[in-house]
Amino acid sequence: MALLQILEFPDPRLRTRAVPVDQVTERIQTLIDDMFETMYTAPGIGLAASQVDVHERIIVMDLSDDHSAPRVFINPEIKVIDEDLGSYDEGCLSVPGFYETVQRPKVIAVKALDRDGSPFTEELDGLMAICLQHEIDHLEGKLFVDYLSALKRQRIRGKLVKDQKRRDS
Ligand code: QAP
Ligand code: CO
Repeated sequence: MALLQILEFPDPRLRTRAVPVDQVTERIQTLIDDMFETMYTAPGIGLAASQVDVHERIIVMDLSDDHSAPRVFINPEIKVIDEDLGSYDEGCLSVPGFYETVQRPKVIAVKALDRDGSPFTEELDGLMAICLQHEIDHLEGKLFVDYLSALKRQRIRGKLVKDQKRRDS
């Protein structure tokens, strides 16, 4: 297994729209395993392939405390079940150190492929629904900071660019 490098805002590669996976091959399964290792090491609860500079529609997630609930969503499609919005203080491995309130639909249905390429559909609510919508945004080149005011986004951008310069020097 391998640890992958996570791109950080405002890296322009995070704005790439990911393409569908046409076949779940060994290459895809190895990428999924590496994404889990990278997410668990961070540690985080969700990671989209876009964040590791692979622009294919793949998401990994695990909301458990002990790595006991790994979930894979390939080519996910969601439908909003209830327009009712909920608020949550979201974070992102690509925006380290920042948490801000974002509003999203509370209940969704997802259709996707699993790690074996088998299709499934499921209704999701709570943190699973929030996290999946956040990760699907990554596949579209969208970040949670895009929901904030331009002023807040610019402040976050400034601090992260400064941290990144300190690290490269
Ligand atoms: C996305 O985010 C998410 O700032 C997953 O310094 C998060 O795993 C969706 C993390 C919350 C919905 C709600 C963030 C780790 C992890 C940081 C993550 C950090 C270290 C974020
Ligand atoms: Co994120």
